[in-house]
Amino acid sequence: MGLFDIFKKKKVDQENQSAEVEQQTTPESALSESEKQVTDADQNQPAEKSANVAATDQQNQPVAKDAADTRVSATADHDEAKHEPAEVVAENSKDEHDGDQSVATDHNQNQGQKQDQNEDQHQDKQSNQDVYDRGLKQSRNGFAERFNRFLANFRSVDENFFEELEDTLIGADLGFDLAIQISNQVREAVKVQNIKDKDQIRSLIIEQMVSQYEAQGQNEDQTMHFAPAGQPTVILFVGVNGVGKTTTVGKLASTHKKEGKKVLLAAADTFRAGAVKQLQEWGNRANVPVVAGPEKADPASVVYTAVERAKEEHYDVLFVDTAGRLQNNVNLMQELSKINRVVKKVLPDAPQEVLLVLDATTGQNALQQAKLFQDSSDVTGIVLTKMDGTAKGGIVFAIRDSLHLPVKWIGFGEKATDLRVFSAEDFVYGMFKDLV
Ligand SMILES: Nc1nc2c(ncn2[C@@H]2O[C@H](COP(=O)(O)OP(=O)(O)O)[C@@H](O)[C@H]2O)c(=O)[nH]1
Ligand SMILES: [Mg+2]
Repeated sequence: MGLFDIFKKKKVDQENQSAEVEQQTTPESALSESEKQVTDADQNQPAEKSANVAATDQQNQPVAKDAADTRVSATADHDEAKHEPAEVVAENSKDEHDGDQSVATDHNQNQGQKQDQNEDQHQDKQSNQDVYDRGLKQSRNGFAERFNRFLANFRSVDENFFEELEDTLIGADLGFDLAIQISNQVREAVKVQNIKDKDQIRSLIIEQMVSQYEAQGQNEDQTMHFAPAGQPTVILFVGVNGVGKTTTVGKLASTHKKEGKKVLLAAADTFRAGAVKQLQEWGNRANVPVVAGPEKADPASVVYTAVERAKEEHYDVLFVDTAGRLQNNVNLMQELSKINRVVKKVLPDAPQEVLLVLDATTGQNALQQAKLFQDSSDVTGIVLTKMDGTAKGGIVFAIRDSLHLPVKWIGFGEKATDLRVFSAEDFVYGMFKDLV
């Protein structure tokens, strides 16, 4: 089943569910129906249920299976996790404050922690599709608005129509090349299928966008790679300042720790003041140790220490946070390849992943950054952050079209549970569900 067919099936399932709910009258049956609805909705989440995973998207399989496992162990770990991070924070704040004041601060911080954890637990339970739907709201509405405006002007399929279509797609951040490609495909399909009617055109354009997106992803390896059991996996995070590297490392530390993994962090952004402390805060919160050097330490030496420790103390995974800027880009790229070499010295098969973090709100600019990093470090995938803050989700299409790098994770907010394994199905549905 193609991506567009999966999309349509989801849409029909959702409409059926809404219709069923509307038919309910008595509160008692409404309750059981809404429970049923939750179950049905869950069953439609390919990234979360292994049965569906096996039946649908090959690309997502290993990652998605992992996500399903996570879900089980995360629930099992909750009781344990509830207490640990709060204690760590309490210890820390004792260092910083003294006397009675510290008691009050500790108390407030503990309360805050508990609240955060309750929210996290609530969000852990949210299905991927719910999180995608919420996080893509701006993009969905933004695209629908543009697209409907374009269709409102529709008179006939002429040159003007195709020009306006291209402008609409470029406006949604799909990029120039992809906009032209999609427009040409729509031109072909309109001719072959002799389409004249506005509703058919609407559906056709979305179908072409989805199909084109699917076709271009055929050779992408979307899975996360891990070292064989018993050896540490090393994952480097690269990208310019402010895109969300440290936040992503923190979020992944938190979710992997909850899965029961032994997690270590390396603070290799020694260039920017405050970067180490920011990572240490995430480490404290997730109850995960952070390897850091003195101020302005050589990043590669911090990484070396961290990799050795990961190996000797049998960590499952080491996440390395790197600098987004040095004196200049040449220095930065040299530093990143030095880090890479140092990792390999200790663990020849590592790093298993070099993830480039891109900020979705920067649009086409993100693609320029990507080219810079792609040229000089062996980037294996993308983490696309801040999708919640953009109305131009089309950047996901542009990334696939122009970089041919898989998006592996997607960020919909600042909390640990807002970072999700990327699922093309959930993404496409979250983007276009109001339009077909
Ligand atoms: N809304 C939103 N904010 C994010 C997301 N990811 C990161 N941020 C914010 O982006 C800012 C920069 O993040 P940081 O991790 O310090 O970027 P770095 O310089 O690449 O390490 C912080 O305020 C983060 O909270 C996301 O997915 N959504
Ligand atoms: Mg940072």
